[in-house]
Amino acid sequence: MFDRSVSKSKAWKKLESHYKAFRKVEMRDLFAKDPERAAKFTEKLGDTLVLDYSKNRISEKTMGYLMNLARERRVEDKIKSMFRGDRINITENRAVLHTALRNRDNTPVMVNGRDVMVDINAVFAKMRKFSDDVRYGKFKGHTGKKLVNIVNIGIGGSDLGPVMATEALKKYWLKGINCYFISNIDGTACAEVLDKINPEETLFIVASKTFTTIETLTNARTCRKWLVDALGEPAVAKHFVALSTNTEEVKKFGINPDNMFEFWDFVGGRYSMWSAIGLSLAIAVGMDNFEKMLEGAFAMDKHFTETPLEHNIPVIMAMIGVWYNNFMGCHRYAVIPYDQYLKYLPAYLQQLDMESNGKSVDVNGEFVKYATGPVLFGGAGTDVQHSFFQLIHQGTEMVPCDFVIPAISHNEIGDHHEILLANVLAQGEALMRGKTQKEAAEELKAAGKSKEEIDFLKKFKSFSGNRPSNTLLLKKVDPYTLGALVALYEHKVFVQGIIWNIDSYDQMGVELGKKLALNILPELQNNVHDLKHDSSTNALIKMVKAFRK
Ligand code: G6Q
Repeated sequence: MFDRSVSKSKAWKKLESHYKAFRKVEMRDLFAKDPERAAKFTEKLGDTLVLDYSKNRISEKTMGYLMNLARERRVEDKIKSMFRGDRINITENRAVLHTALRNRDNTPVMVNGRDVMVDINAVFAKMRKFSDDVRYGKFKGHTGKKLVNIVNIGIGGSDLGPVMATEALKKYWLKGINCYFISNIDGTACAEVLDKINPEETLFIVASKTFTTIETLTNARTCRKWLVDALGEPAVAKHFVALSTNTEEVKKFGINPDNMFEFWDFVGGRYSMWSAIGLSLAIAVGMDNFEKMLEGAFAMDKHFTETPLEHNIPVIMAMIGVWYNNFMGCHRYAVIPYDQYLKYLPAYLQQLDMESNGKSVDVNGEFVKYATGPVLFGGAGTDVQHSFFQLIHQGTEMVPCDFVIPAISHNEIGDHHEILLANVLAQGEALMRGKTQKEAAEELKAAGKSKEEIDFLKKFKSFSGNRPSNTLLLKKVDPYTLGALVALYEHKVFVQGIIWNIDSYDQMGVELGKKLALNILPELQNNVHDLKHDSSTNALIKMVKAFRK
């Protein structure tokens, strides 16, 4: 356990006083003074990924103080502790070993005296055989047809990773395969997919770590009934598989454990796309590509564990986030992938970051006295330039951005990609540089505006600038790079959790609403007159029932 006074520590206090001296410094002046600035604040992972973090409100001193804070919080020790399988998820008393899933050199990782690599490799071998058999038509449906519709039924961590990665790697899908994802309990989610597919050609993958999640089990039962109505009960064995840690519940549901792909409680839901939870992806892109993704993540893991903090990409991004969150009072950030295939990355990262670090109690059980996880939002560029970028450029809130951008597109059609690239580079520059009122006035003058018009419009047309961004330049969105990118964000979130002294690996905040829903369900389904909620909830229950009469 760390000492309790995170925000009273020497390194923290130093950053507070540094902020006072630094807060008015303009990035454009820093760039003007130092032609080496970009080079100083750029790091690379092989020829896969580059982080340019020079367009942040930082100096070498800032980074030095931030790294002092990281050292004071014993980040290096904590990294080692996670990778060797210590029970760092203290509220659930669990090891956190999604990293073992991509431990490609197979060094033993011991949990409870057992090398988990043995179990992991056995499941990967089973995934390889099954995904090959489905892809090449050896494992067929009940009526002998090839299974070409892959439907993942899962929610949260059992959905967002596969959805994001499957979309990101669409170019690698086997021809003729279609992937669908059913997550929401809203019947529309099921209906919309079932309308499009033929039961004889469909494989349902029920993805649930606990196999008790009401949304997933309800959706899975609906799909099971739909299949049995069409093909009969014996068809289930050829059309349903399960991804879970809970063999008993899988059996109870009526899926043969032979058709179950296992993972373990040391893999958190939102960190599980590297495990059997990625089966839909493995079928779509093939196990070779799935393993390339693991290799990319492994490369990032090695970088993370072996690189000094000052050059460590996840640590740098984490500490810059801490700088904004805890010293500049900026509790939000945006991730903008400039790549259509990465359009679900912000939704994926939203869970990763906000479920991991949206906490108010520290590992000692004390309420924290400083800000923890920020609000994350985002969307694909250039679309979002035409929506929320107005606020990012001229709003009263500062929103640090991560721009994620591949140099090479999978679809080099005409000059689309150059236009895209020009846009993302322009955004970073515009946010950093801004436009003074003087510059705005000169432009208005050149456009022939009158003095009155210039005086009135120049403030509207000016941009404060000094608005930060990271640029993550990827060579191309391929399996390896995707693995490295996702692992980077996982580690960034982990480091921030260390700084804030919180358990990034539980998610108790999602429980209360679930429990209350179980109380309300029978009240909606039956005649209950004596409702015991607050007056708003009671009235809403009555109004819903009145509408449904
Ligand atoms: C993720 C969370 C949560 C979880 C879902 C689904 O870290 O734990 O999003 O993944 O609630 O849970 P099951 O996989 O158990 O159905």
